[in-house]
Amino acid sequence: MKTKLWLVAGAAVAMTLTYGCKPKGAQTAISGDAASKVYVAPGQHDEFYNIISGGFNGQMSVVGLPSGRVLKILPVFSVHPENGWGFTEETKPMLNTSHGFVPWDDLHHIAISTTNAEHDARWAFGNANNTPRIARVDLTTFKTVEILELPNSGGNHSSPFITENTEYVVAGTRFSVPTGSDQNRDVPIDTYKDNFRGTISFISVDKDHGDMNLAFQLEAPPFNFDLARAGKKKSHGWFFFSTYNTEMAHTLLEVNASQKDKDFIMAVNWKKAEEYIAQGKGKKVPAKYAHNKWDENSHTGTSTMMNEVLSLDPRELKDIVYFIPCPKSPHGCDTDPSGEYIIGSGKLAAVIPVFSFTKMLAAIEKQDFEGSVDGMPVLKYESVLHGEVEKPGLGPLHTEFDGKGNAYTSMFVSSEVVKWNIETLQVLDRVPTYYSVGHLMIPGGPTGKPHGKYMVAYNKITKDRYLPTGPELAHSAQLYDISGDKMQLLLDFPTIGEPHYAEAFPATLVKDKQVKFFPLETNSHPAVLKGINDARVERNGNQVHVYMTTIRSNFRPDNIEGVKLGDEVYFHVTNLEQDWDVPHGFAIKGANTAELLVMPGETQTLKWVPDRVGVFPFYCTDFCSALHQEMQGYLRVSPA
Ligand code: CUK
Ligand code: CUA
Repeated sequence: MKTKLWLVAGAAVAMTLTYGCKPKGAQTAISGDAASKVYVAPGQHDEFYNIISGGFNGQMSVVGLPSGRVLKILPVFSVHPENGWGFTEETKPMLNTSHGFVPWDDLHHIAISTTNAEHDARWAFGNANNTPRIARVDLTTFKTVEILELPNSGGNHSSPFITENTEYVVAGTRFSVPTGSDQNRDVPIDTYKDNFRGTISFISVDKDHGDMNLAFQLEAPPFNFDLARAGKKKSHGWFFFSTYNTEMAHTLLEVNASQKDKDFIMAVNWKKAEEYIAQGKGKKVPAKYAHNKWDENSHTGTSTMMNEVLSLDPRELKDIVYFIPCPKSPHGCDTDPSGEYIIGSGKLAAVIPVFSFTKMLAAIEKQDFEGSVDGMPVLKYESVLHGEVEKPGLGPLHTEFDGKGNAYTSMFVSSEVVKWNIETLQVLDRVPTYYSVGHLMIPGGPTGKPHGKYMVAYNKITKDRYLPTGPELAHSAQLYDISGDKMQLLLDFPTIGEPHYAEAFPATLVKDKQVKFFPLETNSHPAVLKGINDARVERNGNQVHVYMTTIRSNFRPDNIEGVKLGDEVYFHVTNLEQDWDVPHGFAIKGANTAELLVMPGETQTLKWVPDRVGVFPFYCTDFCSALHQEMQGYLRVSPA
C-alpha cells in the first residue's frame, strides 16, 4: 500500500490550480445516437427533475433531464422581482435575519429529502453561505417555505446534508468564529486559536410537516469545515465532515495554509450526541437567530427571533468526535450507497483515499489512536483505510455513485470525471469535461439507491462552449450517459447562476403531487376577499388599504381616488381564480418595489408610497386571457 504520494509535484499543481486545465480548442466527438438520447419530444416530459444550486444568484433552478430544459427559477435567498419574492409584505419576513433584512445570498448545495436512504422528494434544502441560513422548499408548490438562520457560524458551506430519514439537516461552519455566550465578541484576530471555534449545527426536521428546528450545536476545533455526508444503512448514526486549515491559522496566505500533509475527516457519532442530550448534558447558551416560516393557508411568512441554542462540547462529552487523517485539504467527503465507504478528496493530493466504516469502528473499539486534537482522538490513517485510488487525475473534488459498485470523481485541475470501482479501487474510465468540473451528480447519487443512467458535470469554466456574451460567459453543465462501461458525453446545457451541487430524482416522485391552485375557502389571509363584491378601499390614518380582486380579466376596484400625497398605500390583491396556471400580476407606475404575481387562490400585498401627485396607471403583468390587455386601472393621488 503506497501512502506517500499525497503531494503532487508542487509546481505543476500551482500552475494549474487557479485556472484548471483548459484543453485548447478541444473538440468533442459525439456519436450519432447522443441526440436521440437527450431528445424529449414536444409534449413529452423529462425523466428526472434536476434541482441545481445557483451559487451567487442565491436561488435554485429546476431543470428537466435528460433534455437540460430550464423549467423554473425558484427564489430562495435572493429577492426575485419577477414574482415579488422579498418585495411583498408577506415574503419580506422570509429574508429576515438577526442582521435585519438580507436580500441576497450564495447558495451552493442542494439536499433532497430521503426516507430509508432513498429520495422521497418531499423537500429540497439549500444553504446560504454568506449569512448562514438553511432553506426548505416544498416540492408540491416549488416554493421556499422555511428559512432558518444559524448562529455561531460564518460561511455556511458544509451544508445542507441530511441523514437517511431526513431526521436532521446538518450544517458545518466554513469559518470558525468567536463563539460563546456572546457571538459578537470583539477579539483580536490573532487570538484565533484561543477564541475561535468551529460549529456543527444539527437541525431536526419534522417528519410530517418538514418544520426545521435547531436541535443542538456541536462545538468543534477551529478548523474550516468544507463538506460532509451522513452515514447511511450500516453507518447510519454517523456523519463525516471534510476539514481544512487544521493548522488552525487565522490567515490562509500560502505560508499558513496547507502546511500539513494531512487534514482530517471528522467523524461524528450523532446518535451518541442524542444520548447526551437525552441525559440533559447539553448546555443552553444565548444565541440570536431568525426562524422564518411560510404559512400555506394565510400565504404569509413570519419571522421569529430565537435567543438560545443547546450546545454540546465534545471536549467534555467523549465518544462523539473522531478524526481520520486525510491527504491535504479534502474538499468533498462522500459516502457510498452501502454506507461502508467514506471517500475523502484532497484537492492537492495525488491519490483518493477510501476509508472503511467497519475498520473505523474496529479502530475505535481498540482505541487504536495516534494522538488527539483538542482532546478528541485521531485515528491512524492506515487502520481506517480501505485503500487508495492511485493516479486518479489532478484535483479530486467530489464523488458520486451509480449503485453498481462504481464511483465517479470530479477532477478540477485535470478537467475530467474518473470512474473507478469502489472495491478494487481500479480506475475504469475517464472522460474530459469542458472545463474544470466542480461538482458532479448522478440522480439519486448521494442516496442508498442511485439511478445510474446519467451523470452531470457542473463546470467552473465554460470558455468556448457557447456563443460568447461579453466578459461573463454562460455557466454550464454537461450530461453523460453512464449506463454502459464507457461514459459518453451527450449534451451541454447552460445553467442559471453558478452551479455548485445539484440533485436529481425521478419525476414520478413529485409530478402528480403538484398543487394546481390554492383553495380560496382555506385562504386565511387577513385581507382575503372571497368574491368581487368584497372589493373596497379603506383608510386608516395615513394608510390606505386597497382590498382588490383579480379574475379574468379585471381588477376591482379599478378606479381608485382619495389617496393623498404622504399616504402609504397597501394593495391587498386576492386572485379569485380556482384553476391551474392562472396567476395574475399587479404593477403600478413608479413603484420602487416590484410587481405582485398572485397565484390562484392566494392573497399578496404590495406596499407603495406615491412620490408625487397625479394619476397612476396599474395593470396585470401576466398574459391571462384574450382580455389581458384590458386588465388595468387608475389610481389618483391628490395633494395632502
Ligand atoms: S463547492 Cu462548489 S465545486 Cu461550494 Cu460544493 Cu465543490
Ligand atoms: Cu390578469 Cu393578465
